[in-house]
Amino acid sequence: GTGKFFVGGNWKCNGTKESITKLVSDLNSAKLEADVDVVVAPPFVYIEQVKNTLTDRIEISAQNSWVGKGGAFTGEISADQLNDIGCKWVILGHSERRHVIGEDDQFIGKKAAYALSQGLGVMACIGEKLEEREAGKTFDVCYQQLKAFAGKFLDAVPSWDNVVIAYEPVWAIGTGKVATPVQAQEVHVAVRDWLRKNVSAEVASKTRIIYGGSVNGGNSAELAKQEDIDGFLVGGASLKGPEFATIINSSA
Ligand code: G2H
Repeated sequence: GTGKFFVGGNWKCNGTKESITKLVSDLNSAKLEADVDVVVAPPFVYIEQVKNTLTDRIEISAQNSWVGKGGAFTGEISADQLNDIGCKWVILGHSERRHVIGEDDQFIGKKAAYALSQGLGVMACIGEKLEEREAGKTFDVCYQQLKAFAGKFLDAVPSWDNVVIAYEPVWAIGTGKVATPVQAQEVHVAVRDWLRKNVSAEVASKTRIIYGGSVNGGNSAELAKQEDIDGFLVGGASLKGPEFATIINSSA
């Protein structure tokens, strides 16, 4: 890839005030390579704490946002509110939201378009389930999910500069079963080809495509060597400051 390496830490529904204080302090004292964009996504209720204590070398993301402007939507958080508190990114289309909570392509695409229209960066997640991979449908599933994102981006106020695509095969998420560098690279190339054919050569060459699914301090360096892996979205291993720092530095 050609973009700057990008590493996101997705804390999911984990942490307490106390554990987050420790994690932030470990991140603040970690030595991070300069040439990497780093973003962490705490649960909504801890964003303020993290923002007030974390080095501004690391940007903050939300893990979700509402599909449009705020109002009578109990339990939701709008992109406008994320902007208001200085949160720069949002993760959308994560497999846990697709497959555990039941969000569909249409809804996710709309969320992404709205978040982008409000100036947030979007980590747009795609990825196939095990049975889809075994049925030879990996590329089709990813293309379908990309189409739902891109379609909305194109008719909204699209700026691909604020988009990072996260390829996260569902069978590799939280399972300890990481994709091999070859498996990941193959899909990343397919995603880039799709962008070239369906958006533009420029977008294809500059959009960061990051890998997620059981990335850890022991496997990140091999993955990072692949030409089309431009970074990572890290779950479990991002809850440990020193290990997350190792992953951030793995492209050096
Ligand atoms: C995939 C990933 C982070 P983990 O969900 O988005 O989680 O690294 O724990 O597999």
